[in-house]
Amino acid sequence: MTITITAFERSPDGGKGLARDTRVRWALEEAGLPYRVRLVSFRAMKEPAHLALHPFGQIPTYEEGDLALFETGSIVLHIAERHAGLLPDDANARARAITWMFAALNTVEPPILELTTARLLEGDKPWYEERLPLVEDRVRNRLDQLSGRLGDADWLDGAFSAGDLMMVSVLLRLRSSGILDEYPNLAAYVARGEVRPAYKRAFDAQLAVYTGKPPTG
Ligand code: GTB
Repeated sequence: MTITITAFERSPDGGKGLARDTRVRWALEEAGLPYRVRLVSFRAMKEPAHLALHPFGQIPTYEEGDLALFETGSIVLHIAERHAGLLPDDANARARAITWMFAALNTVEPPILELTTARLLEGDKPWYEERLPLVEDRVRNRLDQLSGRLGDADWLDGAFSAGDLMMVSVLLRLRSSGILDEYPNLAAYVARGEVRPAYKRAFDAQLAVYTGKPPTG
């Protein structure tokens, strides 16, 4: 059955792969699934046809036959549960990998989003310079803990899983802040994710939307 996802017609990140369709593309590439991408404008995302797929008028969405999903976590979990390569077979290891997906989205990403929002939208506020270090320290607090847990392991819990896919995707949003480089093991962890062939294909495909040139690899 054909899988169709949605992505920004023109991503505000200029092709850096930070919009959430990259996570879904990456999961599809890891699972070896072909997919189509429907590009949507900011205006189209708020129109009834798209709102029927995504109640909050956002990307990405996922369509497969008569199934329509939104929320990246749910989409990646759906892919991971039905196809090999993203979740271990052992039931307990599988549960732990899913736990890391939730940890990435619910525990690590919120302070990172707060930092992104502060930098993007609050730079002109009189309290910006005072608040920024507080927001950065909330990010560091989470990274201290994550870095301690990862230690010198390659992945969070044994082999690469959807938990790592989600955690690396979340951490990538920090790169421009420089904070990730304060944690060499986390920077190396992210780099390990980025060199995976499936990530590269996903990244190149989203970049091609931005540049208008088809992926070369
Ligand atoms: N919880 C949802 C999920 O995980 O799927 C959140 C989805 C979401 O935030 N979608 C964003 C969106 O559609 C795109 S990814 N925004 C449009 C809107 O709300 O009107 C977030 C994003 C956007 C831009 C960048 N960037 O330019 O760097 C990075 C990430």
